[in-house]
Amino acid sequence: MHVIHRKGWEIPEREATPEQLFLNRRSLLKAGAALGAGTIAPSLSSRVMAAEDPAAGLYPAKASDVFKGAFTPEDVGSRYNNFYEFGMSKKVYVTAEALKPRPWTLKIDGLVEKPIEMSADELIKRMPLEERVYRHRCVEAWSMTLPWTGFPLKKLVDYARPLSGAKYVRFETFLDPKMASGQRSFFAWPYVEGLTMAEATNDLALMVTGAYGKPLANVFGAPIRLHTPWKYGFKSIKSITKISFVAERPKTFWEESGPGEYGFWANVNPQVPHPRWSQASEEVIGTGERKPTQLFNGYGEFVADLYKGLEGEKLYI
Ligand SMILES: Nc1nc2c(c(=O)[nH]1)N[C@H]1C(S)=C(S)[C@@H](COP(=O)(O)O)O[C@H]1N2
Ligand SMILES: [Mo]
Repeated sequence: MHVIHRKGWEIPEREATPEQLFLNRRSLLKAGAALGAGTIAPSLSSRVMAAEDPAAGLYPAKASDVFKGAFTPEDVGSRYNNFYEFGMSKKVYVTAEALKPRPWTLKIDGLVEKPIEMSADELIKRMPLEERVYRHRCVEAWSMTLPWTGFPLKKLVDYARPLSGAKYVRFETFLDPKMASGQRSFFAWPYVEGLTMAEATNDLALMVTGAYGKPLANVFGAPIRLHTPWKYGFKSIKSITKISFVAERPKTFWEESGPGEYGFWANVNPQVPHPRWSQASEEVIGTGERKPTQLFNGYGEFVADLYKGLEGEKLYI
């Protein structure tokens, strides 16, 4: 099944509706939310958000021929999330409304020909967007399947023109404890992740700018996040503000916050348990099903070669 393309997304609401009516609907929506009209308000409010988003016209993007299939329904996939900047509950979609994804400046620096600073919208406009359905396996032994829109990280690496000394890519999320209440907690903020250059230039590594055929909702890590579907979900860093090309392996948020439990590589492997639980199977969110976990989350044909000669490393923690 492909993403259901609702033609409505192609016409910004602001253009289709007289300005006054648009504004009235917005205040109605706010009032509706306050009254607890929860069932209709979310879809309406995401349409209004899409209208305010200058990149909205780019969605839905062309569907991938390779990465397609059934996916977790939107009301399930966007209501069970990890985004510690907004708290440790799975219901962060409520608190993540505090995120302001526009304006958003993205920095590309480190070992590059010339550092770049640009708006996320500018970058998104320059990149070839595509829809890909990817499985997502959290280290907490649950999974879902998400219809992302994005572009291969490799395209960004090419655009950044890294120097030959660059061996790793380091990603950093915003730091704003005023906006993100979770950042007032004891963790090693900001959230940092990293990949080797070989991983970053593998076709599977996706820079995600949308989900479910429209721009990313806050809870998914708007306006731009990473998804590496062969690795545990925590590698897929959300709401990125800085991408640095570096010579040394970056120290990640989870290596700092939970040493001994989470490593740099974090490739999915059912045979290597987490220190506190088995990784042999996973709960499929929204279905009540438990299924066996696959090596590299089932993406071995695309990525297994990346790890030849690295057998001495802790590749699966
Ligand atoms: N900045 C940031 N990125 C993050 C996280 C986070 O807390 N903060 N959580 C990670 C974890 S543990 C998972 S499972 C996925 C969840 O992504 P999803 O909510 O889009 O399914 O985001 C990852 N990226
Ligand atoms: Mo996770």
